[in-house]
Amino acid sequence: MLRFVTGNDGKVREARAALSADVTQFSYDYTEIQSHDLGTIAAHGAREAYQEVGEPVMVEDSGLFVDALDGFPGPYSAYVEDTLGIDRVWHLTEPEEDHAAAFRSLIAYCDGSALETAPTVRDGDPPVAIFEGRVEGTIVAPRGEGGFGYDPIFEYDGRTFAEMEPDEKNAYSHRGRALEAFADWGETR
Ligand code: ITT
Repeated sequence: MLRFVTGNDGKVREARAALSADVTQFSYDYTEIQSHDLGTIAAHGAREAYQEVGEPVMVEDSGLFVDALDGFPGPYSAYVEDTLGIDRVWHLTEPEEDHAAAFRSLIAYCDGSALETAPTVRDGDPPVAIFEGRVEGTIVAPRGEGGFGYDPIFEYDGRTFAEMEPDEKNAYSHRGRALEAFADWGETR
C-alpha cells in the first residue's frame, strides 16, 4: 500500500487513475518549507512523513508557472489560489502579449530504503526518490467544470484541463507524466 500524503482530493483521484498500486490518502501536516524548488519542498515533506508513519509514502508538490509573470505563482500556487483566486491570475495575465505557462509536478517517494535505482535520488536520512512531470499550455479565461485548482484557466491543445475527462487530463498533465515515471520505475525495481 502506498500512502499519498496530501489534503488535495483531486491529486488522489488522479494518482488512483494512473497507478496500479493501492493508493490511500493520508492526512499528515508535514512542514511545507519555503523554497523556490518544488523538489526540495516535496523531498522534505516525504522524509518527514516517512519518519512519522514508517511505511512507504508519496508527497507531490506542484505549481503553475506563467511566463509573462516571471514564473508567478510557481511554488506559491496554493497560497495564491486561496488568496487572489484563479480569476485574478487570469486577469493579471490577460493584458500580457504572451499567455504561455507550464504546470510542474514533483513527486517524492520514500520507503526507508536506499532507492539507488531511481533516476533522481536526494541523499539524506532516509533518501528520497524524485520524479518530475511538466506540461506547457496557455492561460485563458476560465472554462469548464471538471478538475480542480487552476484547471479552468489552463488550456492544452484547444481545451482547458477542466474541459477534459480525468483520464484525458492524466494523459497530458504534469502529474500524469510524473506518475508515469514513478510507475515505470516501480515496475523495474
Ligand atoms: P497538498 O500540498 O496537500 O498536496 P495542495 O493543493 O496544497 O495539496 P500544492 O502545495 O502542491 O498542493 O499546491 C499546488 C497548487 O497548484 C494548488 O493551488 C493546486 O490547486 C494547483 N495545482 C496543482 N496541480 C494542479 C492541476 O493539475 N490542476 C490545477 N491546479 C493544480
